Amino acid sequence: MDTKRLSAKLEKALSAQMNVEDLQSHVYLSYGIWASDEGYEGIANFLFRHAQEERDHAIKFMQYILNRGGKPKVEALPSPGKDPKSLTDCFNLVFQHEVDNTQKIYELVDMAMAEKDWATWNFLQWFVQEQIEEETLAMDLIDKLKIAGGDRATDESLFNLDKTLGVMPDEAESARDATGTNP
Ligand code: OFO
Repeated sequence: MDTKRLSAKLEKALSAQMNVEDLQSHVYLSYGIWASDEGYEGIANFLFRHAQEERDHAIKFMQYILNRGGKPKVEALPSPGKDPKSLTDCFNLVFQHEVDNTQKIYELVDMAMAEKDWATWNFLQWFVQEQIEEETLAMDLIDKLKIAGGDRATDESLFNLDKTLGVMPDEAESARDATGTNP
């Protein structure tokens, strides 16, 4: 009896996304190593924590495919790419990676909708929400660096920024939780 509850097309696409999330994890790991090497230990800590989150996302895709009777495939990952040229470059790249990944999630949502695979559509909604938060978080990084003076920031403001990001929460606040008294 065939118990698979995913089309071959979606199984392949979800498996590809599992590998994309793992690549995202490597990208954050490589940026964290770059930041640590530059002396930004707080920023490195933030990026390393985020690398772990991306790894968790890969595991969610893996488990979902398995739960639906499919078999995900671990692929060789491409290189995470060159080191950032500066902190501004690093945060801009982080934002762009998140936007690109959001696009990939949207394509999966489209696919699930076209197949009327509502279980997969529902599973993917968690990622739609997560990408909103991750893009917000990346925008926060860009804003904080801009306020600190961007690439012309003084050593003192960079020191403070590094300290702030070292303890920055992993999740951005969601608009769903906003209220009049706590916007
Ligand atoms: Fe996996 O959430 Fe960022 O990309």
